Amino acid sequence: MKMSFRWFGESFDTVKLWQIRQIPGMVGIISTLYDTKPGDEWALPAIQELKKQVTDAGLQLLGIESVNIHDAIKVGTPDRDAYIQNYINTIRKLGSEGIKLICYNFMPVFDWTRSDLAKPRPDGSTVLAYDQTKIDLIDPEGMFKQLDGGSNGFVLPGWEPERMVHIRELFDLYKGVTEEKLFENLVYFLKAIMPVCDDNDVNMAIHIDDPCWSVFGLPRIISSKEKLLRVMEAVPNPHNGVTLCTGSLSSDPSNDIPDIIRSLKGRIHFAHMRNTKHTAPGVFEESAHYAVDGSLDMYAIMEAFVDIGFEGPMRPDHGRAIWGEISMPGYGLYDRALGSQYLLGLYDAIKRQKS
Ligand code: DNO
Repeated sequence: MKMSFRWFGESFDTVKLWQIRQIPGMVGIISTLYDTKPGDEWALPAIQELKKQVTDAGLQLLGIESVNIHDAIKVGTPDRDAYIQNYINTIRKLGSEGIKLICYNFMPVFDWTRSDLAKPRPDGSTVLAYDQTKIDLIDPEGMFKQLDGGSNGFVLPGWEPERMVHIRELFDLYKGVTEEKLFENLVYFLKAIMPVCDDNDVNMAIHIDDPCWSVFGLPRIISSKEKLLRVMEAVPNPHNGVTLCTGSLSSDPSNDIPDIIRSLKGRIHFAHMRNTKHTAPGVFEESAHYAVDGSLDMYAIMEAFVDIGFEGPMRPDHGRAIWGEISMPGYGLYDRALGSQYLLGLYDAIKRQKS
């Protein structure tokens, strides 16, 4: 396992690479070209510059999160092949620079959803939270306004304002896109890109839907063991893999995360580690990574990763906002750094027990 940290790039992140470098055990960076739009073909010099910044800081650029998928590909409109070709060209360029992991999601319209970006906890920290009863009271535009207003001035991943001004048109575009259709469009995309992934040894890692159920009536196809295995079996190429995000899977407490990890042996290319606390059906908040602080058995989850011989990048996912830090919600330095140390402690102990 390679402990890594998500970093949004010099112009977008409050956290500096030199700070990340000082976290014990931290070897990798997961980044992106945050100023590209879904559907763009990435420019090689920009990729090279990003890699240079990371390498100069004494870290390795272990993967991209995300190369986002244009809605035409998800909806399956006639222009999708042009966007798929751009994606293929981007994969080739990343592969040529030795960047062998791409995290992406196939959620319609927007990425992850939360009802609250700064819910206070009893210790004075704040966390991202989800309450379905609050979501039921607003529409997608209200949701975007609420998230945008609470983001401390940062653009949130997957909630690009230039896309969100077209939110109604986007919803229209998805009319008639059932779960089955979305699944077919994902398979079409994966089959088209697998040859370039094979040629460049690039792993694709689809992110879990967050939360794991339909929001605003949009279909969800990456939300349970059965659904994940269906995608793995439909395109049975090892480069077609998963970003195993514990927090997203845990939104549905019926997901047995250690079992899902074991069932995906060989197909998990990237791990997002986060703990959540469940208070009622459809209601949860993010907690510290420490198991006792939330509802997840982080030991059993880490043990499953050790048991399948997971060697890919793992990163502490969303942290709480603590010690007065102002950052993009979920992506400050302090709590993710603390989380990484807890995860490394678990990993070392389990590895040693089993050796
Ligand atoms: C949220 C992240 C997601 C994730 C994408 C992957 O904080 O986990 O935005 O990066 O779903 O494409």
